[in-house]
Amino acid sequence: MTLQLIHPTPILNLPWEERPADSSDIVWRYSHNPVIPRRPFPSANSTFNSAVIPYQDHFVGIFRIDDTRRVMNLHFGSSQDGLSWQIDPQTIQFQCNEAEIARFQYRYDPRLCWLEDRYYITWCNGYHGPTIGVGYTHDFKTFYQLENAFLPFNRNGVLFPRRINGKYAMFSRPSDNGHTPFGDIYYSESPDMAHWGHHRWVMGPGSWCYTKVGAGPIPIETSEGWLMIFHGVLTSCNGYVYSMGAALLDLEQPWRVMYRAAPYLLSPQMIYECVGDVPNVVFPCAALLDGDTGRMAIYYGAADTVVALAFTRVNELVDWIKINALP
Ligand code: BMA
Repeated sequence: MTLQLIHPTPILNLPWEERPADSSDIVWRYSHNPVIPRRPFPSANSTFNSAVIPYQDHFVGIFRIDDTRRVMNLHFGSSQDGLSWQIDPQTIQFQCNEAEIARFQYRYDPRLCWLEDRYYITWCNGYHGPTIGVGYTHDFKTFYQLENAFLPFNRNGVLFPRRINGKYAMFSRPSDNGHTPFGDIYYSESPDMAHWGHHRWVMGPGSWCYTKVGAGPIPIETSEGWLMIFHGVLTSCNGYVYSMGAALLDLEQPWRVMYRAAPYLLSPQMIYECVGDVPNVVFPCAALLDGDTGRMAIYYGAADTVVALAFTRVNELVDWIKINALP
């Protein structure tokens, strides 16, 4: 197969390490993980489940930081190399015309998406329970908040990087008010980024994740379909285990799953993934792709405590999903 990327964008300074000689894993970890420590400044308790994107000649990110009061909020950060980050101790202040929507309860698990003319941010937003907050920025200096996409309870709102059939498109995962013991990925469309409908079921729990699934990074458009990396959860006798999986979705009807890999891509195995505030969590929120080489860098939260990095090659990953697909 000759994989084509639909909008290949070079990222010249993408963080990268080759697969270790003794590994045949489809996704391999950065040898100096974690890339972001739990406490980049004194009032931080933990930094995890965060979104990263290339910006001008460097990288920027929206970081989930739970502070030492255990308030969950979003912070801006920047980096020359995607590895060493400067994170603003001040929380992001969103400008919002609607006082009702601007009222802060909590914000967590951001995603970051370049779409048409601006960078959109989606996150899990506290509004009488978790729902999907939506905002945008042009310059990572001024941030604007829009209407919440959905009613509570919902999490893991992930935008597509282009309109589908003329509409904005988003994954989400309807949930409950707690540590939800269920969860399927749904697809929704909007003409204006405010009113969401045309809801379609995408996929539910499967082989290694029989409790729940949720979308992860912004999907990547390839000639073989949308590459979707997601998190999935199994319930062990000792609680939830969060791992990373992958699927290929139809380009114009992304609720149609064409291939879904039966094995996970990465599961919690390293000490920083297995030990932390919430043990056994690998939670991907961003995947950067160098359009010239096909190299991918996946940023994921580990154990709800730190941010880690893993690598793959997009053409190998797409082949692997097809070869290892569920029947
Ligand atoms: C989910 C979210 C994530 C978190 C995960 C594991 O419900 O809260 O932010 O990483 O649980 O605790």
